[in-house]
Amino acid sequence: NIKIASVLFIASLPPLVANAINPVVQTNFTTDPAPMVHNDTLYVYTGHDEDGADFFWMQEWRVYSTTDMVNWTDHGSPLAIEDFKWADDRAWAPQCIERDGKFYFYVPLHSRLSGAMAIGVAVGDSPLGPFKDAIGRPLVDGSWDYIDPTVFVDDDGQAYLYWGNPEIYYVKLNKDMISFDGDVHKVQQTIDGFGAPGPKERVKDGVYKDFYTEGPWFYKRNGKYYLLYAAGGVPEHIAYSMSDTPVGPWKYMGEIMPLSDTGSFTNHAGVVDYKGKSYFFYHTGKLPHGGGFGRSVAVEEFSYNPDGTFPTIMPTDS
Ligand code: FUB
Repeated sequence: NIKIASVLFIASLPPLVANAINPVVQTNFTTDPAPMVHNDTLYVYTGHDEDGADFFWMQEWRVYSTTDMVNWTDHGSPLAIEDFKWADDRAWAPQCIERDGKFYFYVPLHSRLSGAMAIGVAVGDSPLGPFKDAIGRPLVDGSWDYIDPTVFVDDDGQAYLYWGNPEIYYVKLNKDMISFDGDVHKVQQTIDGFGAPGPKERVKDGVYKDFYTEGPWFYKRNGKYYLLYAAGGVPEHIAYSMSDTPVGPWKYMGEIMPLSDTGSFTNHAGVVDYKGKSYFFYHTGKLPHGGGFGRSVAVEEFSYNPDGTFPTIMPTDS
């Protein structure tokens, strides 16, 4: 792996240069990184573990930005549970995307309406918000599977939203990005597509070591579609599948970030190209007093293999 220098600086503090530090953010617990490039700036949208938490009792999302992968600005929290009147808990893994000058911020939350999990969407005029609930109700609701949305707008203008644990679902979003026509599709998981025949056949210590668990990250590069995911149940590592179309069939490609001693039993990937380099974001439990419910975003620079596949990427502290 190529190591990068990355450290957090609060906007009002003078920038310091440090020798490369993961976690990227050292003043808050941050989780489930979702990078987005806009106007030469790299933004990272994150969840926020509470200090001393004994579960993912998360209340807000946060945003950080950089223009050099060294100095990071903390933009605070532009979106929180209370911005969704129909939700009451679990501000889990987000993703924000720009379309036609608007920024759409997809998030999982616990729904008061169904008593289960739901996906909401907020909209804003800038990457930093302010954001408001775009439709005043969930986009999809009513299943404990409904977490971890990932969104992508294809070259033909069709947008896709994938999400789920332990099933994977997708919808084709309408151009407004806040509605969809047609069904919620459940992705057929196969051993060739996701490393296991399906959620019911998941094997922990047997042959199905890379089975889909949660945290999908969906994008396209050089005409190929990628679906990264947290794999293998608890503890999680990161694996991926590829496809020639945005809706499969998927081909299981193996692991990217193997299990290692990160102090977090979850992991969650986000990938972006920025200023000619490729970056793999993930999270660990490595901040002091951190752990499985006190996670921290980290990043590794990497290069794709010539055929577009991923190299193995290991967590680093520097
Ligand atoms: O952060 C809460 C949950 O933990 C996310 O939704 C999962 O992806 C896992 O990281």
